[in-house]
Amino acid sequence: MKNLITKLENQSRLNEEEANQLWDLDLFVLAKYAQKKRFELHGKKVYFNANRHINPTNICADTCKFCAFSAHRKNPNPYIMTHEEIIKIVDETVARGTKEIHIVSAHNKDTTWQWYLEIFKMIKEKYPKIHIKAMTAAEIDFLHRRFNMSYEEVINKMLEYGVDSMPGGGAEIFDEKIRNKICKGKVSSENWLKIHKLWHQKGKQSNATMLFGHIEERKHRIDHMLRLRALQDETNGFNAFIPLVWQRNNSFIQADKIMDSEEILKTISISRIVLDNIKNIKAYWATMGLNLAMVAQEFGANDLDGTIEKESIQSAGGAKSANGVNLKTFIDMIKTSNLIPVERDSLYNELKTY
Ligand code: V47
Repeated sequence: MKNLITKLENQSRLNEEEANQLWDLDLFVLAKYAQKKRFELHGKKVYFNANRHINPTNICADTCKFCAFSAHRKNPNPYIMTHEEIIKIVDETVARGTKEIHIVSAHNKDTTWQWYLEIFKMIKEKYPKIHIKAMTAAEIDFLHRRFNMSYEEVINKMLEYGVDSMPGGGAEIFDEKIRNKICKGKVSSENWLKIHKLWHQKGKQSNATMLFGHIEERKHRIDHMLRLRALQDETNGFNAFIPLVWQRNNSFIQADKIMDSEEILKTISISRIVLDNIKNIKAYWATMGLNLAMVAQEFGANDLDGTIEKESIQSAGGAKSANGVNLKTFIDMIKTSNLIPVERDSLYNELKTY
């Protein structure tokens, strides 16, 4: 333990064994080291953006047990949007000042690859300045399997059709045994990382998520972070790490433990310490609630994600995020916490300090 503290004091990189020892430290000890790094990188700034989530379909060929959004599981309302419906949403949200459209779909085998990708082209042609964050590695893998396209082909089409950056979804938990139990058949961990690597090699950026609080153990979270850290050493293409707290309603997983605030904050602090090469740690308010996401800003996180406007994935699992949040709430909460509200774009360029 003495060696570990010395390494933390010196901000030396931790190996797997040392990273796993972090769980034994008190939350406030972890917070001290996480906050040191957070303040070095971002000072008192808390980032957020004005974004809109669109989930064009919930009909899914994959059968992830943690998911309450997919229609053929417990959600009784299957849907698929037309491109006209999607552009209408984009028109309305752009008029309100939204700068990023975040598009994530289920894996619908009754569509064509054009249905997926022409959404981006349609938006980009009308709104060239809007940032399109779309296509998780799981969707890319699905198009590859369904339409016999290589990852490279799908990625080239994404670039051609106007995708600006990739969201971090589909990572779940990389440990193969756990993955097999919660989302068998979906993109493998190896391929998730391979797809992001290919995307980064095109000079593009992406995010990385981690779904926790289900049947994984703490050591699996560390393993997940270390696999991301290794890829980031190679490519430096990840903008943000986003630990997603699993929302348990309407799922097919029987999990006894419930993530309490301390465990969530420990996970945030540890990710800030272990992921020494990923600049931003996002406390995604939709999965931990606005209040805890604000508290997380004092435990290593520096970002809250965005206004979202309509949230369908986590809210299907019980989160109170269905209607998003307005910018003023972010700003007021951040100021109340004596931190500095900074609206950013999708790639963390600062747009406005309040
Ligand atoms: O991959 C599904 C997760 C992800 C549940 O990149 C659940 O900026 C909690 O990736 N409880 C999709 N999580 C969302 C996503 C995302 C969200 C916000 C920002 C960004 C970004 C990416 O949602 C899936 C899966 O891991 N998920 N069901 C659930 N019940």
